Amino acid sequence: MPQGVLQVGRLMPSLTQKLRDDYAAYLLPTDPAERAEFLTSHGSEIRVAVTSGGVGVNADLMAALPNLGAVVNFGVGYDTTDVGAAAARGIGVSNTPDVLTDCVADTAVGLMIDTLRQFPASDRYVRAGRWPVDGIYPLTRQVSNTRVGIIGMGRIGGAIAKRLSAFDCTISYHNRHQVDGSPYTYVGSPVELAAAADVLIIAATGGASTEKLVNREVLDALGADGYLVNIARGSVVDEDALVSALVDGRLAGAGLDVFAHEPNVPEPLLSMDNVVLQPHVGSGTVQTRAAMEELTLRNLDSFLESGQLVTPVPLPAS
Ligand code: 8YV
Repeated sequence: MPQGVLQVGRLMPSLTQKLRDDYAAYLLPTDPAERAEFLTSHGSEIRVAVTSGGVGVNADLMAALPNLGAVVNFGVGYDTTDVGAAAARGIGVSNTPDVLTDCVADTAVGLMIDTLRQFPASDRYVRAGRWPVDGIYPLTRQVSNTRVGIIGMGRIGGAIAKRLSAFDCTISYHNRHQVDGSPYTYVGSPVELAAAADVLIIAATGGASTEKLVNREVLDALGADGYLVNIARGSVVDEDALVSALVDGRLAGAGLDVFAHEPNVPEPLLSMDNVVLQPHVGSGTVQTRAAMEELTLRNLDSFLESGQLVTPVPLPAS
């Protein structure tokens, strides 16, 4: 019996199956003509859209779903959902905070170590049979005791800082506002943060407010001995500026889990041993994805039963 649930975009197979089997959810067609036809015949039945950061629900789709009351987002980042339009229409939005913090912070630290120490490239060196032929692998950069600047000191930024404190790193951060009681040093701008850091880690939310926050000026402040690590959103970095800095040797290296146009990765990065590339796997463990799925379904059930979301995101005043 349909309960007015619509899946928007691809989700984990287990979640897709539950939505279909337990909620008789519709799947929004991707073909434009089929989609238009679906929205005309079923648009007014839909009460909840379930989506993820990959696709989201934009203002046009909200307008085509006149009885939509909630957007339930699988993932902590919801930058692809138009929260301004949601607020204006009285639509609630939920995400999956906390349950993925540890995994994403683990990814940031792993990516930082892999990038500075070039472990993926040294693994390729062994597999290619180069060790007996070319001898010792070139020396790399120490991780412990580095000066780390973190952009975005929310839950994930804090968990990264906590882990890197155990490596005796000096931690500074830039954030929309200074975090009360934080043991780390607040810096007023990304440029100043980068200038005083060996490694700049991006843990900020995506969306218009952080679009290309890490631009050429910031990358130049990080400098030829500096490294960038991004586990947040590709949109936070000016990707063209990043590629040119790496091509020109104006940056020592980068560890990237996210990109501006996923799943496309800029071609020049593919051959660089000082760059580590990951296919957006920050939260990608069995345990964390199961916890994200569980929280997504709790939000869905709660909304269907009571009209309330369990983990709503703050919406802008409309
Ligand atoms: C997910 C993420 O992979 O939570 C987020 O914001 O980027 C990841 O944990 C993504 O949302 C799934 O599409």
